[in-house]
Amino acid sequence: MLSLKSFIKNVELHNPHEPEFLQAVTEVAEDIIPYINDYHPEFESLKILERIAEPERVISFRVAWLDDKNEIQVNRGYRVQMNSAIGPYKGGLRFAPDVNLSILKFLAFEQVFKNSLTSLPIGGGKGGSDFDPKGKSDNEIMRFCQSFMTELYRHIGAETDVPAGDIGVGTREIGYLFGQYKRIQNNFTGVLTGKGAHWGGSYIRPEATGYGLLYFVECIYDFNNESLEGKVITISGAGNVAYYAAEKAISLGAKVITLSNSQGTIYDKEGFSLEKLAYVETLGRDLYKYPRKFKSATYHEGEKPWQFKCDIALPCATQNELDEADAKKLVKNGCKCVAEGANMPSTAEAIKVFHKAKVYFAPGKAANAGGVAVSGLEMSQNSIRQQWPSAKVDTRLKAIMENIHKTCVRYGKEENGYINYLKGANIGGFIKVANAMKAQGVL
Ligand code: NDP
Ligand code: 2IT
Repeated sequence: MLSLKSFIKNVELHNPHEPEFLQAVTEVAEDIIPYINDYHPEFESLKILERIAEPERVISFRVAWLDDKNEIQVNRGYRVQMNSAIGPYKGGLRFAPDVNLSILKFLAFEQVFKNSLTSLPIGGGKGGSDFDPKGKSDNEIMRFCQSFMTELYRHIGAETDVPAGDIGVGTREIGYLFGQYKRIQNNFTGVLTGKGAHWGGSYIRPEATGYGLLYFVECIYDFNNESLEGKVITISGAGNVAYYAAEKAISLGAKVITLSNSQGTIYDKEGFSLEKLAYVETLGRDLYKYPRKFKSATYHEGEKPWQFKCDIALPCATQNELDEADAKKLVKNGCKCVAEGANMPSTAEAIKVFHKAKVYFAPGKAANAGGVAVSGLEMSQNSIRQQWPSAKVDTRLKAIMENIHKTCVRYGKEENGYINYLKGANIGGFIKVANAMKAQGVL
């Protein structure tokens, strides 16, 4: 019998000082170990879980570049190639000053399960740099991206490892990274996803994570014979995921009352309209300016959105942004559903609060899989040298999210009818990867 305690102790021993990675592995192991012991004892001697928790390859490299004052700057670049059992490594690149190996290993680990859940043939990886894009000029961003790719190019490829965006990496950065890859390799290929729609990108990729999140929330409500019409939603973040989550929520008839960033939160008691949302986009990071134009709103410097009464909370900013105290506030105020647009935004303690209160808690690896799913569809379109219309991509995205919901229900339904989406996503994502690893031998 596999023991959770000794497994975790071993992971801790091999990965000291990596709290985020340990948190992500523990969250999965708590569900997977009882499942292995009950249904797949053969995975124990095959050391499947031990192997899944060990990256296939970790690459770390120097990124030196010239800033606008012609001074040399030095950053660290990474790519964590976590698991290729079901397809080429796939996952985003994050540019943010707090990026370190613990964060990228947790993200790569989550990506393995998420990508498996999409039912597309993609393995898991993640990368990035401690480069801080805030306050940098367009030319500095370009020079950084070119230097970063001048090392990364040798480790990636359309059939090997296909990066994409994440925090601090959007269409602009993907453009500079792609341009440099193409120049070095003399090869126009689908080596990155999230490309512009007119140079190899897929329609709906920018919208996909936020839209997919709302499709998943719709599935949760459909399953309970309810609709999203009139539901009050709090959203954190004001970036790619938060923005398109808000847009889709509004168009489905829900009332979105908050958006935020690392500086503070806008609370609009009348809710954002699509016009108001477009205005938020023009503010960049200066969210505090919003109430000057819209009197129904207040700005809360240094505060998070979880104090406001809502039916549904959608954390869409970053890891561990929603802690136990926040979870208790949400539950006390009657929140019924928490779906993660970000990766691991809820702490382990917060998740326990949600489960205890029977809140529907949809973890990022299920609820935010729409982004990587459309990245997978971008890879397909690149391979056949075609571009599908928006409606076709959107229909496929919706079908993928419905399928993930079905998988979560299948593996996460408890005796009292409560759906433990975390358990469902962990087991549903694990099984395909584990079987592929078994078939491919000891690697
Ligand atoms: P963006 O860079 O577009 O936006 C990030 C947003 O989150 C910004 O509003 C930022 O505020 C806020 N934020 C970042 N760090 C913090 C912090 N430490 N505290 C409070 N707010 C913070 O990134 P994305 O929208 O792409 O990513 C958001 C989350 O979604 C991440 O967890 C990412 O891993 C996840 N995700 C992204 C996918 C994608 O396709 N892009 C797919 C699946 C998941 P500020 O500007 O002040 O830093
Ligand atoms: O966390 C994620 O799933 C992403 N940042 C998207 C990855 C991708 O390859 O599109």
